[in-house]
Amino acid sequence: MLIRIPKSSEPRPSEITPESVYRGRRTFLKTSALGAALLAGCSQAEDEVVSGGGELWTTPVKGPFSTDETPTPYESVTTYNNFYELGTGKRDPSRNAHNLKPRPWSIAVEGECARPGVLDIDEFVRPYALEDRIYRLRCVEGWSMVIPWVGFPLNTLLSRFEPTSRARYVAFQTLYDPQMLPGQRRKVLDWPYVEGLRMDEAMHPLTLMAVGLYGKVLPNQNGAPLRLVVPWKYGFKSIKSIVKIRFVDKEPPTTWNRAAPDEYGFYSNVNPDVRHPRWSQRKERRIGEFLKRKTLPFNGYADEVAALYAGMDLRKYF
Ligand SMILES: Nc1nc2c(c(=O)[nH]1)N[C@H]1C(S)=C(S)[C@@H](COP(=O)(O)O)O[C@H]1N2
Ligand SMILES: [Mo]
Repeated sequence: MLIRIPKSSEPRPSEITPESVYRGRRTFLKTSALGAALLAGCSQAEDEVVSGGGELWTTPVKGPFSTDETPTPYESVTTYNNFYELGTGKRDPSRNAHNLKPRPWSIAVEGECARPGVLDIDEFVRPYALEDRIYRLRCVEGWSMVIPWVGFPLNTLLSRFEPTSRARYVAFQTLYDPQMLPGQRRKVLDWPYVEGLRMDEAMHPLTLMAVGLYGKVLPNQNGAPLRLVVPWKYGFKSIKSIVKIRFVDKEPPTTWNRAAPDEYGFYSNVNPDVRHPRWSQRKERRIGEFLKRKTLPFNGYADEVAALYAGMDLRKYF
C-alpha cells in the first residue's frame, strides 16, 4: 500500500519558494518575446529553453569529494550523451530532449521499508539542501568527462523511507513513456531501463541524486528531473529520469546486464584490469582532449570505496 508521508519536521515546499519558480520561469521563457524568439531560432536554443538550464529553487552549497580537474564544457556535457530512450546517437538525446516533460513528475518508493510512498518531485526534493559536486564520469565505451553536478546524497533520501533489515539492494527504474521517450518505440533495450545498487553502495556518501548541473536545473538529456550519479562505476549505472525506487532483498536485474551478461556485470566498478570482452579498459579519452589518460581503479575514488569490496574477487564480480 502506498501512502503520502511528508514529514512534519520538513519545511513545506511553499515555505521555501513561491509557487514553482522552476515552472514559472519556463512559462515565462515560452510565452515572452524573448522566449518566442529563442523558440523560433535555431534548434540548439530550443533545446536549451525547453530541456533544462533554469534556476534551481535553492542555491547549492559546496559539497565534499569534488575533483579539482577542469570541468568538461557545458556544451559537451549537454550534447554528447547516452540516453537510449532519446536515441542511440550521442547527439540524439539533446535533439529529442524537448519530448520529455520533467513536470509534473512523481516517484514511487516501495519494497522493504517502513514508510513507502508516492511523492511529487517538488515535494520530494525541495526539503534537501543542494550541493555542488564535481565528479569524473567514465563511460564503459572508453570516454570520460568531468561534470559539475548539483544534487544531494542518495542516503539522505533513502533513510527517510526507513528501509528494513531485509533491504539488501536498491532497484531503480526509469520512466516508461514512448511519447516522452520516443526511443522506447524501438526495442533496442528492454524498457524501462532498470539499475541497482547494493545497499551499502547506495548509502555511501559519494552516491548522489543529481537534479542539476553547472549550477542550473538538469537538462532533460542528462536525465531530468532526477538521476543517479555513482562516480566509481561505469556511467550506465547512473540511471536517468527515475520514477521508481524499490528496496529489495535480492540482487535486482539491470538493463545492460540483461542485454549482454558477459559484457556488463552487476557491479560494473571502473576497473582498468578487467577488460570488456571487446576492448581494453586501461585507457580513456577525456572529452575535449587528444591524448588518452590512464583509467584509475574505481575511477580514482578507490580511497573512498575500495573497502566496500574487501575480500571480493573483482574479476568474478565485475
Ligand atoms: N535511463 C537511462 N539512463 C542512462 C542511460 C540510458 O541510456 N538510459 N545511459 C547511461 C550511460 S551509458 C551513461 S555513460 C550516462 C551518461 O550520462 P550523461 O549523458 O548525463 O553524461 O547515463 C547513463 N544513464
Ligand atoms: Mo556509458
